[in-house]
Amino acid sequence: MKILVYNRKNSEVWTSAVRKAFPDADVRHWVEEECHDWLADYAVIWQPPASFFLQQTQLKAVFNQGVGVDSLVNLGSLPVDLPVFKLRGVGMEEYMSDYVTYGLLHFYRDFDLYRQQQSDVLWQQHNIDQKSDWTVGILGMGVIGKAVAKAVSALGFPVIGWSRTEKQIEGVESVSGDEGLEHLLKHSRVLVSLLPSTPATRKLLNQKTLEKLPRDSVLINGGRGDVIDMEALQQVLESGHMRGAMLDVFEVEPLDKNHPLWKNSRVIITPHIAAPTPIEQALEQIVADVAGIEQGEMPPAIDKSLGY
Ligand code: OXD
Repeated sequence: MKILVYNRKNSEVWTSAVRKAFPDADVRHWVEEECHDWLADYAVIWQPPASFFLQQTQLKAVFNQGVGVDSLVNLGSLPVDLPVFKLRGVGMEEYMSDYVTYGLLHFYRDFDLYRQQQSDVLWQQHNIDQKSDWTVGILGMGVIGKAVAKAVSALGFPVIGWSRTEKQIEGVESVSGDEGLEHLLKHSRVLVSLLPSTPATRKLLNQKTLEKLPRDSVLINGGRGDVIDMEALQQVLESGHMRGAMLDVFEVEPLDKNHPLWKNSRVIITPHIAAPTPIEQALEQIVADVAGIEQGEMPPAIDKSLGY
């Protein structure tokens, strides 16, 4: 079995981990010039260039090294009939739950205000709100969204989850469609976006939708950056309609050094670290999926028309 690995930033680590996970396979790191005559059966990749698929025409399946598959689906060269598998959790759901919990507690317990007060050398106590007044609305209820919903609900916050098809999760109000989104926006003190980047989600959070949130609400984005219209976000923060934001993902990464949000004290910016891929766990899933495919059992592939 021949397996190609590609990851622009972390190729060595991934290649040696794939070698270890598939000891009987011939595993190589993809270098375009060196692989013209070396066509692989499987690829374990992250953000390859379009030429990857133009060259690698014998692939049986592709494994994405993350959850979001936008960088593959948006490549014009990805063959329509080539099965693509994304990571289905593998521990990233726990990382994301921690990230969202941190952001939620930061604003709920007024740490944003205390941080500001410290720089103003001000000793002032704020009352603690009822958790029931801090509904958390989660956009995107895949494996990660569900785990975040459960974690936040276990802390005692009401949770509304929005997804394409409604889900049954204990303690979570599940909604879908335009009406469901309206309902969620109207009631969410904390809006958490875990949405993938697809034609249906791009700029979904714009002036019109963000203004539907209650006054003083906050936004946490751990999904994809282009779901948010950043100018609209800046406006609702400046107008005082929204209280703050914690953002891990951006349409263009790294976020431009001159972007005004870097200097906005009401915004926490993190460099796409909310839920990194735990490589060993990811490879356990990939090894099991390859074994399934080799035995004629297809694991659940992404739906390219939906983009996830
Ligand atoms: C992912 C990511 O999609 O880390 O897994 O962004």
